[in-house]
Amino acid sequence: MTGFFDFTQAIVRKPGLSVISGLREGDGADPDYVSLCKEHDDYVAALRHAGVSVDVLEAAEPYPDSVFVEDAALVFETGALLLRPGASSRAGEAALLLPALKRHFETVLTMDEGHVDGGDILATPNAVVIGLSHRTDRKGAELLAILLARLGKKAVIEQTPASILHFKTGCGMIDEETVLAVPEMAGCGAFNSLRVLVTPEGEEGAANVLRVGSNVLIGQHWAKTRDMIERLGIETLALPVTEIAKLDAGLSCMSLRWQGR
Ligand code: CIR
Repeated sequence: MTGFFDFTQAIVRKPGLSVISGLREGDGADPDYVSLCKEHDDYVAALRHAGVSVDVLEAAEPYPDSVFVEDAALVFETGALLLRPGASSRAGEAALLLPALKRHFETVLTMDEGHVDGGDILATPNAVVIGLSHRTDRKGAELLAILLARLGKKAVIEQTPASILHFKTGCGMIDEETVLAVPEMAGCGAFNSLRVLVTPEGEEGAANVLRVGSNVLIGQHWAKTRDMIERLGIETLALPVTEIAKLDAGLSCMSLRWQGR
């Protein structure tokens, strides 16, 4: 039987040189381009290792953050959806993804109002959680809920804590019944029917894990969280994320993943 995380297809985009000017909170250092590319290569290799067929799109220099493809679209086995990213510098990224989505999907729905970043969307076996955030507004969330119903998906809308960029910056699914979450998000109503694992103190940055097949992809330096997950009998694959973390990004951000042909 195919499990919820048994993705077979993914779309990623190579980082352009402009990625070093990507958005970030505060005035942190620029990432190192060569090291960031290596992190991206390792990530693609991990997806392939998990049996995923990866469509690697060319870099898009006018869009520094376009390597984070997750924010501009949603993909399911029933169809794709172009989002409206909330940061003005990222608004054009959805249209940029359209040709690739059309190659893979017969149905590509679009939004004509509001804003939603894919980083605010957590797919669970029971529902698609839409987190309101600085990037995702209520108008966008409500429209998205209607469009998701057309793809056969039930949506629930929740609030992302103000200190957290994207809903999934603070949480990620570990298995079909378990979510890893930072302490601030542990009580989120959408997690009522799930077991919640809370990130250990000092490892809040670990929360953006990505389950692919039987592995949980996790940032390399989060040893305690990794140990906690492995004690549940789930294999982890540790990846370097130091450079992408400088752009407030994590492992889910760099791909669109789905079960398809
Ligand atoms: C941004 O601020 O939009 C990018 N620098 C980081 C996007 C991270 N995406 C994600 O968490 N889904």
